[in-house]
Amino acid sequence: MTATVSVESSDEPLASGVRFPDGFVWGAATASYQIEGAVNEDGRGPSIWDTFCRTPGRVHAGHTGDVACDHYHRYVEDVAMMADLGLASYRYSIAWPRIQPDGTGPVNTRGLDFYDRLTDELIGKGIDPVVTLYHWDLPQSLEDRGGWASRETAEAFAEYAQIVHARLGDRVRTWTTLNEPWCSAYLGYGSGRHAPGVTDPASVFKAVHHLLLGHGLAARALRSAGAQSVSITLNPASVLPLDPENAADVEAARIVDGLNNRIFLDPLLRGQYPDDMREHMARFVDLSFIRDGDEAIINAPIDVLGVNYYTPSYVSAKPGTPSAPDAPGTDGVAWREPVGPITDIGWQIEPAALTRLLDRIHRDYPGTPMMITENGASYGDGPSEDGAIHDTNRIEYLDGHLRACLDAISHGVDLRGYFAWSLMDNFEWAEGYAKRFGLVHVDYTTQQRVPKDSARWYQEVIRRNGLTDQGRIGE
Ligand code: IFM
Repeated sequence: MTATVSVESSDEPLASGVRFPDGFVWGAATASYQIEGAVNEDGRGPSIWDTFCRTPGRVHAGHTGDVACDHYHRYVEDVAMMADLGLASYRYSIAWPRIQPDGTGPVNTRGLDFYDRLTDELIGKGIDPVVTLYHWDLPQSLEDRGGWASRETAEAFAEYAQIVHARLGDRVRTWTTLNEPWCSAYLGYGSGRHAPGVTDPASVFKAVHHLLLGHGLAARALRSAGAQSVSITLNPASVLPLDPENAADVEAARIVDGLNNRIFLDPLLRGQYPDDMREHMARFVDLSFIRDGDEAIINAPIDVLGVNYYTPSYVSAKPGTPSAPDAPGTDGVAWREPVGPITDIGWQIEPAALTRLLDRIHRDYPGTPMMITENGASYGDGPSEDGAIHDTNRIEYLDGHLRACLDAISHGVDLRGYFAWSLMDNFEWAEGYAKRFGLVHVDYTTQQRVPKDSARWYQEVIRRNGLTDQGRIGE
């Protein structure tokens, strides 16, 4: 907390177009494996990411989450930093291997103790805790028994959810079951780009179903235990045909939209898989793993849908193109290379695509309150000579996407809040520490945290509950 930055902070009234609704929730997000470190402490068991990181060639430069941001030991300092930034809410995830080191069976109370302390620290600083139960760190022993391709994992997840709720439910109001099940299923079991590194299309669709079933079972258990607000976070794709007038491109977009969006949204919010996606899955696997009654369980009522958005997808028909490994059955479909401005992870920047996405969910799944549970940009800026981190590119990204949120709100979308990804630089999965999404810079040698200019800008956005054209850094 050494750098300072001048941010315009007049109290002039904001035009309603740049002001967010009263009660709009402002926060930042992280995930357990990405920040905690302490992988061998207090009885934590191994996760699939511990294993994956130790498999040569899987993660950039052999990086691991062993230490990460050392948040396990520095959470008091980190919560103080959140309070300084004015966060009203903090979205963090619970590491299942800390709670049940074998995935099922005995509970490790020292693991629960950590989240107990963290939650108390947040509440003591006036920050509302928003818990995600699963952000990709599956206990390795569950993977050894089939992972998300097995129904047992869905059942185990509901048990784990109850255990965590029994300890934190008196203080945590908002419970998110899963983060981005698309990534768990398609990257974990399709392309193998993420842990557990499996490449098997049949397992992808079994994983999709068991993740959704796990969500439904956990949602039901949380609700009957008295959880106030239950949610799931998806990363729906903002997918468009490259040429909307071209029927083959439109057909390509239907398949990709089905695999990324409708295969999750339809059972969650309408109670059944879309017919075209049932047919699609059946090309790869016998669907008998979808049992009678499962879709009704998945359709458990949710209070809010978490939406993570970073970049759009444009697809076209291109005969001869092999299927993408993370999208089984997409032979003949081509993804357009990013055009225009991109972030340093290579993702195209298009705020209007966020508005389109929110409008679409609002239109096709009416009555669904939404929350942006992640949005942000990877830029590698480090300290300048003055010690500060002048990440104006990130400010522009965030500003543009917050304006996109306001546009959606003006179209009638029930958008309740926004969580920046991420509070601080952290372990970016297969990219290791090479990509930095943080509002706060982390020096991984010293573990020093320094708020970037974007953190100070965001602080001012929160204070104002809005944006201002004059509110840019240094003006
Ligand atoms: O870092 C991830 C996060 O864990 C899930 N959503 C996307 C982020 C950026 O890749």
